[in-house]
Amino acid sequence: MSQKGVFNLAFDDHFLWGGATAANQYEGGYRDGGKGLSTADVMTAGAYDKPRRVTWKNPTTGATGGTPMQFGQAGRQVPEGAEPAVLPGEYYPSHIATDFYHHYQEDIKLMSEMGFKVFRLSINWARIFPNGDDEEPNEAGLAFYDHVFDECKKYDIEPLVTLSHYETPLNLAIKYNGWASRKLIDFFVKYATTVIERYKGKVHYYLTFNEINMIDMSGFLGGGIINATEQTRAQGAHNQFVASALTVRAAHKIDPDVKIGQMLAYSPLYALTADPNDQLKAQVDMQDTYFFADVQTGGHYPAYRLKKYARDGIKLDDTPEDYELLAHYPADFLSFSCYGSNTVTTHKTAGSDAGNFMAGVKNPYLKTNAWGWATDPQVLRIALNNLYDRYHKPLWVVENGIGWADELTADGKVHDSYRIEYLQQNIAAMRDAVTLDGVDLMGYTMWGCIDLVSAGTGEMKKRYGFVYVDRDDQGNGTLARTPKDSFYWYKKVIATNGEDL
Ligand code: BGP
Repeated sequence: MSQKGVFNLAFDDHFLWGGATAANQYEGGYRDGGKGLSTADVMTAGAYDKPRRVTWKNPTTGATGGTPMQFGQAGRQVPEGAEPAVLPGEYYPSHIATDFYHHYQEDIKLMSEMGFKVFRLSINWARIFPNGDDEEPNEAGLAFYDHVFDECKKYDIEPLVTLSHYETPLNLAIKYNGWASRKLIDFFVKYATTVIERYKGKVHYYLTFNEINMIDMSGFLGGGIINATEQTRAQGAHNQFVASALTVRAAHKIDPDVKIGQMLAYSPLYALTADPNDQLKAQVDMQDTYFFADVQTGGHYPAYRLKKYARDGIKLDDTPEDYELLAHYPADFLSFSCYGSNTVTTHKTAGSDAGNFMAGVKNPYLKTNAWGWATDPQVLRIALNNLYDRYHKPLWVVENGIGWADELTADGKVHDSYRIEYLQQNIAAMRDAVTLDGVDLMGYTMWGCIDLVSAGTGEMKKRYGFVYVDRDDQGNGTLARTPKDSFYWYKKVIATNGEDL
């Protein structure tokens, strides 16, 4: 690094400021242009205290029903013999979402008004290959994203494209048990190479799997796995790693200017006390997250996971070539989502279910939002340092933000001072990681920049955006867009390259 770099106290001029979205939560148009169904299209809305459901139909008996999404638990998402399906009379938030499909010109214009340099979106796999295993891609689907990328180009906005963001083609879930099957590797690589070739020169940054570690928490969301067990989820993760390596190899051949990133859900775990047992618990529990980056970015299976698989009797369907691929084609950069930190303890504490190794406890130093997510003013500095120390690869914060039940007030505005405060703290911590600690950071895309549907609850009420969208939890509303106070604040942040928060 040059001396100038060392003493630089701001983000450099190439820093990519922007916002992030995902097709299934934002795009809508779920059957338009020949799109097939994806796993997201069979998920109903839940609420803070009510899980989303996967709806299903038994083709033989005709019985229908809904099964709650089991986060953090192994198990089938639908009963034996039944198939996830769209049922008449049910409300599915992904079907219209906030209708980017018909509003993309307006939305990208709003992004450009804020000064976005980058727009993170996902391509809905089932728009390109409606069944996932089709011979030929769907031209109307490919053309839609051409229009979107051309619109970005008009405003000098770089697209950052997630190839799979909780939207596995439904047919692949039903026919193959999703990513539990090695067949998905080939289907995905075909899809990935089709789009990388098609958008050559228009798209320079791709992410393979959104929050790849989600497959461990929900096999259905993360991998379209209907019969989710520790064995099928481990196989699903392995198959995604191999698919990612093959995508890196293919992408570099198609276009040497393309960079393929990993995308990890990352929340640092704090120990509640200085008790060595708590410290150890925080360290060991983090292995569940690090495993995914150790393989996809680090290029090898870590010993702690191999020991766990041996203990649990997990046997992977793998080949020696898989491990060669993993070692030779790691991700070019590591991107991650980070909303806050979690805290763990081995002690019983009031109001927590300590003792349950999966559960977090309340950190007395942090505030939480209405959905119980802790906001942590230092989290990005801590996260960025942890990840940079461990992987020495360029990083990218591709999700950060705060969900809030925003209100459009009588003056026709949304006064989201809480969001501005959250982002001020988070961006300041990120700036410290770059300017004081020297972390190599490519960019920042605030999550849900235009209001969209929540992934966890399917609610519309849980909003993240700089722009309010008129739509409610029953699917009513004009879909009109209104900039919130944070819209003007973020515009200033980008204009001053993060100096004026
Ligand atoms: C991440 C997902 C996003 C997103 C975000 C906020 O896990 O990658 O898709 O939605 O979290 O979560 P939620 O929508 O549940 O508030």
